[in-house]
Amino acid sequence: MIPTITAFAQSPDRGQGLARDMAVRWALEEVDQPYDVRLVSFAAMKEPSHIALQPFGQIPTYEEGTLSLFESAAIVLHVAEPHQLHLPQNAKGRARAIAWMFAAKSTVEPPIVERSMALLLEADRPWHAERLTMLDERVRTRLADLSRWLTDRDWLENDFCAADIVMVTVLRRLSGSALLDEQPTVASYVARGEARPAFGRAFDAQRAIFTGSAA
Ligand code: GTB
Repeated sequence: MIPTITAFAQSPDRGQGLARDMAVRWALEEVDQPYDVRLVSFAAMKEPSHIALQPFGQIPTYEEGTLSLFESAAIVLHVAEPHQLHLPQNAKGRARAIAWMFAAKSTVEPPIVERSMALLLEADRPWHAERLTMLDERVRTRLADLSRWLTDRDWLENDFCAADIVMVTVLRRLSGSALLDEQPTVASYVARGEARPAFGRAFDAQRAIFTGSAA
């Protein structure tokens, strides 16, 4: 059964692959699972038919037969689960990979998103510079911790797994910022993720929507 995911009809990132459908696309590409994409407008995301799939009126969603899922990391986990390569099949390895997915979404992502939102929505406020300094510091702390962990490791648990998909897509939100460049170990980790052929296919597919060349 070919699953269907949802993505922005017009992503505000203009095809940079920063929206959260990117992790889902990447996971599907890693396991060679074909998928359909339903593009949704901001208005359509708030319609009852979409809210029934995603209670918060957001993308991405995932439908496969009678199963519907939301939350990008939960979808990545579901997609990766049957595949040895992308989620270790031994109990300890699986538990470690899942712990890293939670770490990406609940420990690393929040300060990164808060900083992005401050840049987007608060740049004209008189206290912006002071607040940004504080938010930058919070991100720096997380990146320094991650850098220490990744020293002598290519991936979070040595072998590439689904948690790396979640973590790299979270970190990509910092692309182009000096914060990532300050941590060469983390920047190289992101670059390793981006160099994977499955990442490239997922990136090109979402970019094709922005350029108007989607199949
Ligand atoms: N925790 C959920 C998940 O991981 O699936 C969060 C889903 C989410 O935030 N979805 C966003 C959304 O639908 C799109 S990805 N927003 C519409 C709304 O809430 O009304 C977030 C996003 C948007 C834009 C950029 N960008 O332009 O760079 C990056 C990320």
